[in-house]
This record gives sequence, C-alpha cells and structure tokens, in this order.
Amino acid sequence: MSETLFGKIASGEIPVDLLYEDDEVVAFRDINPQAPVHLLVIPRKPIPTLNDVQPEDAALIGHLFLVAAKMAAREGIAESGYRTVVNCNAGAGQTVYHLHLHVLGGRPLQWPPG
Ligand code: IU
Repeated sequence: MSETLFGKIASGEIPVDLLYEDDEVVAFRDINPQAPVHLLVIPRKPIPTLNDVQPEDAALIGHLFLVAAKMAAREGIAESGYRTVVNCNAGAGQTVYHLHLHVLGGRPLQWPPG
C-alpha cells in the first residue's frame, strides 16, 4: 500500500507543528478543526485502519490512548470533557488510511454523533 500523508508526517518527511512525539507516536492539530481543541494522535507504524490492528499492536494502541489523555490534560480539556474517535473505513468517514485517534473538546459534544 502506498504511503499516506500521515505516514509522511509520522516519518518526518512532511514537517508539521508537532505537539508531541516519541518513538511510537506523534500528535498534531487537525488542519480542519471540528472543535476548539481537535488533535490527531497517530502511530509511526503505518496501520491503515482499525481493522488492520494486530494482537502485537496492543501496547501501541494503549500508548496512543495514553498520549491522547496526556494531550487532553495539556490542552486543558481533561476535566471539562473530551471525545476520542477512530473512524474506520469510508462509511464512518475515514479519509486518511493511516490509523489516527481524533481528540476533540473545548465545547459541548452531542451524542450520538452524526
Ligand atoms: P478521518 O477520520 O480520516 O476523516 O480524519 C482525517 C482527518 O485528518 C480530518 O479531520 C482532516 O481534517 C485531517 N487532516 C489533517 O489534519 N491534515 C491533512 O493534511 C489532511 C487531513 I489531507
């Protein structure tokens, strides 16, 4: 599968304003924010969708969520509330086929989502 834009961000080929990075994941602001705080946390490993996550990725996926919670605290939305979202495949609105965790907050969020 060809490398996605997020793959190039994760490898450093395309520079973006990173909010966080370590050996496993990077976090940056969504270019088209749907809330006052809208971040993306992505693994460096190019996993296309949630359907492609393997048992050996379990620690990586856990780390993705730990970083999301750390970023929410840094952004000041941990207590007011925030939402993490993974869109899987086109019917759920996935447009970039490199696994990414949305972190949304800073306004009241409706349920169910559209
Ligand atoms: P989705 O779950 O695949 O729909 O989310 C992709 C997100 O990536 C979406 O919110 C876009 O605004 C965002 N994005 C970005 O932040 N920077 C980019 O260069 C591109 C998409 I392409």
